[in-house]
Amino acid sequence: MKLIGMLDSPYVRRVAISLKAMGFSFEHQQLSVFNDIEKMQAVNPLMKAPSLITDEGTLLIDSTLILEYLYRKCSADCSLFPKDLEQFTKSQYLIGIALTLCDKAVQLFMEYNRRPPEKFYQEWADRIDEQLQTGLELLDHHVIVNDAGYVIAERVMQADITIAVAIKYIEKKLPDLYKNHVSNKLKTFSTKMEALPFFQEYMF
Ligand SMILES: N[C@@H](CCC(=O)N[C@@H](CS)C(=O)NCC(=O)O)C(=O)O
Repeated sequence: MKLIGMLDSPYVRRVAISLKAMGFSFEHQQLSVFNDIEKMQAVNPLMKAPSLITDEGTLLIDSTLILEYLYRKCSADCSLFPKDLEQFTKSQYLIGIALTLCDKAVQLFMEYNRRPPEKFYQEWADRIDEQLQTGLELLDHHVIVNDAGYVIAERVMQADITIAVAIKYIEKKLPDLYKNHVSNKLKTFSTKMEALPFFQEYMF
């Protein structure tokens, strides 16, 4: 398998870290969707990251769809989702908040850094900012870390990974939001996750 995309993308990171946590061996090619256009188009004409090329040569797009494929491919024990329905629902809830934070943080970063200043869309930026603050409040309220240091089980699961990559993206790309609206609880959780070998190997 081959994973294509830069590690400054929270979506690429969640796939890379998950592949590692699930014990898959894979090749990783760091191509930028903005700076390596031709090479990226050759891999994926839609120029999206993450892109995963399966061993059979099929192109898979979208981190969530790629992860679904990986769960089907791996043995039951390596799943990063809980079997119990109540725990699974909790996990999906947390992942939903974390993915929304990723989407909104990427949008806000783009608004500030890619859009020409004269076309800056203040109402849109304000709306995103509010969504980010609400998402961070929700996450702070619902993240309850267990004795093992995780939110769902006694080992790292998909919810831990997606929450941690979202917080790291905010820390790196939206430092003011990180400083003012990411709680100490979430900062501590992020630091602990980022110290794990899976995360260290695929650092932002
Ligand atoms: N929902 C997608 C989002 C992926 C995404 O938007 N990736 C960005 C890089 S962080 C990208 O491909 N941007 C280029 C574009 O949208 O044209 C996922 O989970 O993979």
